[in-house]
Amino acid sequence: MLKTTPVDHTENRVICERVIFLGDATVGKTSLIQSFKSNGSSYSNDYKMTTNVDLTPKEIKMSNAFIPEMPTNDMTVDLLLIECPGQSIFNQRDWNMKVCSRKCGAMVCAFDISSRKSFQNCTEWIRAFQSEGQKVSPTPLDDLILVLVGCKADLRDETEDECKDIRCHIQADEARKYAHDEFGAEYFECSAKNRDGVDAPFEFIATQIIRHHLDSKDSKDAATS
Ligand SMILES: Nc1nc2c(ncn2[C@@H]2O[C@H](COP(=O)(O)OP(=O)(O)OP(=O)(O)O)[C@@H](O)[C@H]2O)c(=O)[nH]1
Ligand SMILES: [Mg+2]
Repeated sequence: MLKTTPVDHTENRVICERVIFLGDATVGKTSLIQSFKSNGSSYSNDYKMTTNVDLTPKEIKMSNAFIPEMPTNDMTVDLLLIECPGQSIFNQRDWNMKVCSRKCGAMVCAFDISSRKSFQNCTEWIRAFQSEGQKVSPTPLDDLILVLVGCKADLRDETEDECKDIRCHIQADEARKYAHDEFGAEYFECSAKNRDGVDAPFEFIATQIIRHHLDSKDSKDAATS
């Protein structure tokens, strides 16, 4: 079982956290995770659907250039990336939510910027996760780090000329406003294909995890002093 493992105060710390990935089939969840995991060296145009809950461990080192309040020069966050299949035949949603929402520190809901349907379905994915998380997760929902990711950003440039109707694809401003107004979430855009913006959502999540960790340590210290 994953747990926070504090080391000596002056040394780097390793914090473990689970991050669940949800969203419609083919939006690009596996490609995003694999691109991040391989530092950009893994991308395939072929679609291999995820048929089971997929687990990918990945370590991310954050320096205090990102987080000045860190007591050491850098801290390591061990992320366990958990992808739920988007295809409904493989996604026994209630079961997946029950299992995966346990002890999750962060949730990424992904959509394809060229598919309005996949964008609209984010509401359903997030609400389903939140209602299950409410029942089973020890992480209070207020503390859950929620991130919306628009995948396949490269398609916007490609479709712009032929797709005069702006409703064809999702604009960053619209997605950012939706994420913020509906869920108080951050919005990121990326292209696993072009390796653009892939690290940013993970760095944001790791930063927030470290901040939560430092805050909870401060409040524990204050309670015992
Ligand atoms: N143009 C473009 N295509 C992408 C990008 N990311 C993924 N794709 C393609 O989209 C298809 C689906 O990608 P996946 O990452 O397997 O999608 P998924 O969300 O994991 O799908 P499920 O596992 O079925 O839930 C594949 O053919 C990918 O090559 C991207 O950034 N740009
Ligand atoms: Mg997949």
